[in-house]
Amino acid sequence: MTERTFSIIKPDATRRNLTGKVNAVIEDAGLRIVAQRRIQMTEDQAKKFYEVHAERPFYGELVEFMTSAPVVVQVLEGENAVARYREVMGATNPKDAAPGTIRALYAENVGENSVHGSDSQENARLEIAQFFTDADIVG
Ligand code: RTP
Ligand code: MG
Repeated sequence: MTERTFSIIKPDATRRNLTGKVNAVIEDAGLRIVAQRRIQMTEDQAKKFYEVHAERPFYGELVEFMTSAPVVVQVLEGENAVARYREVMGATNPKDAAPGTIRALYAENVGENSVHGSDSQENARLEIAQFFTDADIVG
């Protein structure tokens, strides 16, 4: 089934000028970038986005990291896009990420791990709505 997921190219990747290389992996995997914008996340945006992790010990560090440089927010479309993109990203910790995945190729460590991808269709809808309107998405 064709569906959409939400992606963020994180500050460690934009800082190293890796946006194009990450996008190449996404597109080679058959996912289509149907919306994309480079933004500087505010502290409020980052806190809201990662609210589910508010009680975790790494929350403060994560919010600081996500606001430390520009990010690229994206909507990806394709067959089973949510699960497919999680596969393409690789495990959260790059040490555990399968060869060829974005995190195996580019992530620096478990925190600075180059990309975010939604973990369910429901979260994909909520996350897309946090950053894009319907008019921004051109499928
Ligand atoms: P994401 O939400 O960014 O797509 O990553 P994920 O599902 O693979 O991992 P998740 O458990 O949701 O964690 C969210 C992000 O928090 C940072 N993190 N740091 N220092 C740590 O131990 C630690 N653990 C997680 C990472 O940036 C992770 O992607
Ligand atoms: Mg997650």
